[in-house]
Formats: sequence, structure tokens, C-alpha cells
Amino acid sequence: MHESSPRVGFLHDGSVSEEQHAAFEWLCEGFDAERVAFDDLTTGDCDVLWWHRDAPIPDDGPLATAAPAIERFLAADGGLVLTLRGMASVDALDVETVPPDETGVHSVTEPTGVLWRSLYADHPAVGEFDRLRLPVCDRGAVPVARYETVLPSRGEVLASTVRDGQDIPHEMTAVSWDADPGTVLGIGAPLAFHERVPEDVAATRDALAAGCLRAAADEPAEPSRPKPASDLREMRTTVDDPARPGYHFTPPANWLNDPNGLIAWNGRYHVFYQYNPAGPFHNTIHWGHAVSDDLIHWTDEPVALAPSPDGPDRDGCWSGCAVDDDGTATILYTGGDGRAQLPCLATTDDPNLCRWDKHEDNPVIESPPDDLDLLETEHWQAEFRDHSVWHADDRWHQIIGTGLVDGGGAALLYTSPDLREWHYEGPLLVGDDDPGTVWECPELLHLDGKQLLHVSDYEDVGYFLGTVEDGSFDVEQRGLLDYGDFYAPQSMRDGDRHLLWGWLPEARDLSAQWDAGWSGALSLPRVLSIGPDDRLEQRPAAEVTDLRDRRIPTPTSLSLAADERERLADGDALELRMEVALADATAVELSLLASPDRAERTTLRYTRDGELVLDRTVASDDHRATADTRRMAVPPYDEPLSLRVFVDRSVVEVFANERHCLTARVYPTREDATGVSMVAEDGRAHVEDLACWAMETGVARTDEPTFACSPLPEP
Ligand code: DQQ
Repeated sequence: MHESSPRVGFLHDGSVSEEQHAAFEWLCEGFDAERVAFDDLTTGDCDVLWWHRDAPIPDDGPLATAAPAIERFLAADGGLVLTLRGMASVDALDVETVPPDETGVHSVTEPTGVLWRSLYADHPAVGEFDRLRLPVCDRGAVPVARYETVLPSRGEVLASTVRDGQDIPHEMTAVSWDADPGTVLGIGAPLAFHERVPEDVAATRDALAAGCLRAAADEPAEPSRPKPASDLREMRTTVDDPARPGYHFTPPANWLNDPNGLIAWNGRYHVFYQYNPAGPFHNTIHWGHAVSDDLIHWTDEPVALAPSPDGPDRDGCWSGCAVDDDGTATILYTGGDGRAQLPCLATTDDPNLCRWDKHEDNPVIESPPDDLDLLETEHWQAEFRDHSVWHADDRWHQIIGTGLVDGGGAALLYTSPDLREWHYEGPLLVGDDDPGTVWECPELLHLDGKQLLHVSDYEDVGYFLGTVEDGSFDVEQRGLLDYGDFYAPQSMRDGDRHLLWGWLPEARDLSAQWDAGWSGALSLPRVLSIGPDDRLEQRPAAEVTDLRDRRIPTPTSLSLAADERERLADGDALELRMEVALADATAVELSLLASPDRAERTTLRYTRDGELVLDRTVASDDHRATADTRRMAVPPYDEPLSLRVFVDRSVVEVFANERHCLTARVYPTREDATGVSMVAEDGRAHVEDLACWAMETGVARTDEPTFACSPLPEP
């Protein structure tokens, strides 16, 4: 292989368009280049072939005859760059089975280009740049090819789209394929040479095009998908963001939302989660997978469920649950296909739950019930998704979330003898919330003789405590499971315990998430139970105390004088425990993640009104972070407030009186924003049972695991 500038073969099919002509002229200025015709494909001493195709690609075109020669070229370690519509030829070239789902001519009227993934900021194609947003064109009718609702099955997405300064993550325009040993790079962005563009845009375009040609000629490709666990561990080390929690679970990189399919199996805890391998944004949802022996240390496993290009889950494997069907682990999840979302089933006999077989008759319910007027949207024929399944009275029971046109959110009840044939029984409960509300991720738990139904309604996670009789829910109490950044929780039965995890969504904008390279965390595992007063209790699982690394010296009790700040500790990975009595103070404020000048700080105020107020209005100097306050009532009011507060970089998770939870995502920018202090306002207050621990971080293992699954085969 050559050392410096690669020799580039410019592919054409006999006729050369104006755009191709302009591109070839550009090529000749910087590279040793030659034209290579498809019908006479002699690659000679070329290092890389470039197909810059602006016209549509006919099915019976010269590609079919040229494909074997190109394959031989790749097999001999050649590189191939496919630009404009060229990327749409990947299936014909046998590089890929799923071609881009969006091709055509797009009218470009503002600076448009690639939004490179921060995970691949060191990729040789973009070595010249110290930024991720690279506009390459600002005018013209330009042919493009990109992935929007599906992902390549083998290719790794390198970049999406930036248009007019806006990030557009779901328009995925740059993909790398490992054609072992050759490398293929597809850039379906408007990388065009014919139209004159401003100098800065032309300079970016030229550097990107040259970078791609050099990278395809010289460098090994990014490993293809599906990725083995070792690649996921490597991604975890590459994504280095100071806001990334150290003891709350986060994805190896990219996007995480709802916890799914939580199950204790063969003595290990399995957490699956909604995962997008293409970057830190919600799209093309797969099921990520992690496993733990102790509930607090996690090992990444390969993606467990991926959309099947021709299946009812083509557009995504959405949320669902796992059950033990007489020794067979079985998943019920929502498949998305166009405007339909329908229940699908998968089973496994793999003891490690890594390989799943989708049921051949998916979906297991063909359509939503037709005797109800379910909400329809621009995206969905009917809101009808997410599953909670339990066994009782010799039958399986399932609830599915929806919303009614003339009512609120609803949980629809089905029964089945075998998890495959389902009979619709009617709504288990319909909410009295506003019309337009959808209940996502409903889950029914059997807790100490009562039933608890929780539902997520886009804003909050509401719960109902009561009893199920004759297929309907009799509500005795209701409340919220958490008053902050906590959504779509799911639970796992572990012996007598009900353990619950929620998704802690980011509270910074999409661009900040893009730059960080990861998005979404899981809460700590919470144990749900019913207290002696018949009310819901929530506590961190006992195992969480094993995360305490070192006790930070503090007095065990404190008398706070009016308005005198008491400094307690420093750290961004802490647990604090205390009991607070207001005495004659009007409020007590606990400051967390505070810089020495207090310019950045997150505060938790306990007020005489029996409220806990989390204030993140000055938590971060970064304007991309949410700045607001969250409040929750913390009865009983006649006893000191008991608090456990978990600080984990961008997570603050609060348990009050072992029943009320408030979680907030915060993003201090300053390294010294680590101070913890307390102050009583307008009077004295007392703090008892005070303790503070520095917590262990790095709970997601990046070393060699005790067992590792190999990746899911391609769909
Ligand atoms: N997330 C899933 C859906 C669910 C929503 C899609 C809740 O199944 O309704 O990723 O966050």
C-alpha cells in the first residue's frame, strides 16, 4: 500500500454527467487519478475506487456486471468511496443487505452537511477537523442517499445531518463498512462539486472528500455491526464525558431509554433497554443488554433484539417485558412498522439470554381492539404499545398502553392460554386525565396483597394502588412514583422483592447529547413495598450500600444556626443520609454540586410547608441544560424528614421518608462544582444520623467479563 496520496480510480458507466465531470476535475487537482469504466473495470494499481453517482441507479445497470470486479478489489484490500446516490448501491455490491431508505434529489437552500458522531471524532476521514458539524453545500438540487427509519445491517453509521445550524440526527448520511479486508465509505450527504459554493463551505467539502478517499485507501474500517461485547466495552471507554454517571447504569455509547425485559435468570440479573446503535438519539430502536451478579456492577452484552428488515418490527423493537414460561424465557415487545405498532413475541433457550428467536407468526395480536376509539396520530394508526404480563388463574394476563379519543390514557387487558393467542377482555383502567393522554409502559405489580398499576403519560409516572376484580381496577390511592426526570419504569421480581428501575432522560438539549456521545441513564434499583399504613414505600435496594467506597468524615449530628452555612463534603459521586428537623427555621437547604463561589449549584430545600424543592436554575452555566425547579410534598409531616440523596455527576436521585422520590439531571460545567453544604433559614434546625460516603464509580465493567455472548446474527 502506498505511503502518501492514494491513486484513485474514478468510476463511471460510460457517460459522465456535469457533476461527475466537476468532481473528476477536483480529484485531479489533489490526487493521482484515472477514470475507470464499469464495462472495462481494470483496477490496475488503484488504491481506492470512487463512485460519485448523481443519476438514479437503474436495476439492470452496469453495476451488476461490475460488482464481481469491485468485490475482488475489496477482497484485495482496496477501498471504495460511494458518494451522492452511490451509497444506494451497497446492496447491489453485496456490501450490505439493507440499502438506504431515502434517496432522491433534494433542494439545498442553506448550509447542509454531515453531523459527525463524537464517538468517531478521531476517524481518519475527519482528521482535519476539530468540530463535528461540517456543512459541505449550501445551494442546488443535489441527489442524496441516506438511512432514516432503518439502519444498515452491517454498516456503522458515522454521521447524520446538519442543516442550517440544526442537528438532524435521524438523517444518517455517512456509513462505514468493513469489507474485510477492504473498506467502504458511503457519504450520501450533498457532497457536490458542480455548483459554486462559498469558500469556507468548499474548503470543508474538499477536506471531507479528500479525508474519505485517504481513509478508505489507507485505514481499516470501523468494525461492522452487530458489535461483540468487546467493542461495546471499547466504546464505553472512548465516550469520555464529565457528566456521565459513575454508578448509575448508562449505555456503552449512544442512546438508552426505557428499561425492558427485566428478569432474574439462572442466578443473574438481566437488564435490557431501548437502545439506538446509530447515536445518542431516539430512532431505530434495538434492545441493549447488560447483566449483573450483584445488581450494582454491570457487564455489557451484545444487542439482544434488532429490527428485522421484513418483519413487523422493521422500524423498531419497542418496549416490552420478559416472563418465565415454564422454563422458557419469553419476551413480549412492541414492533413498529410504518404506522402500525403491534405486540411481538420472542423466546430463547440460551441460558445467557443473548440470542432470541422471534416468533414466526408475529405479531401475536393482529390489530388493536376495534370497539374502542383509540388515539391516532400523524405517526401511528393507533397508540397501542408496551406490555406487562403476569400469570394468574391458569392464564396469562397482559396489559397494553393506549389513549382514548373520548377519554384519557388506558391500560387494555388481554388474556391467553399460551402467550401466543390473545383474547381482548376490555380496559383494565381508563384514566380521568385530559383527552389526548396516552399511557405508555403500563405495569401491574402484585404487592403485599394489593395491586399497583403505574403508567407513564409523557410527563409523569403516575401510580394507582388498589385491587383488580373481574378485569377492572378498583383504585384506592394514587400518586407519582417520582417527581423529576424519571420515566417508563419497569420492575423485576427477585424472590420476594419487587425491584424497579426507571429511565433518567437527559435534561440538556439534543445537540449537547450529540456532543456527549451518549444519552440516558437508569435509576438505582428501587424496592417497592406497601408500608404498615397501607401506603407505597420506595427504598434503594440494599445492595446499593455496597457502592459506598469511603466514609467522608462529618459530624453525625448538627445543630444549624440561623443562616450559617455548614460545609459538609466535596464530591460528585456521593451518598448522603440524614434526618432533618426544622426546629424554628422556615426551611433547610442542602446545596450539592456547588462551585466555591456558588455560581453553579443545585439545591434541595425542605420547607415548613412539608415540601421538598429541587432547584436547578443555576445548576449549570451551559445554556443547553434545563434550568427549573421541581417540587414534591413529603408526608408524614409530624416527624423529621429522612433523606437519602445520591449524587452521581449529572444525576441527583432523592429518596424522602422512604417513600417519595425526586430525580434530577444536572450538568455543572466547572470541575470545582463539587461542594456540599447546608444552611437553615431564619432560625435553627437539627440534623441527625448524618453520614456521607464517596461512592464507587465505573460500575459498568470495561475489563474482560466472566462470560461474553457473541453478537446477534444479522437480520
Ligand atoms: N418508549 C418506547 C415505547 C414507549 C416509550 C419507545 C416510553 O415503547 O411507549 O422507545 O418512553
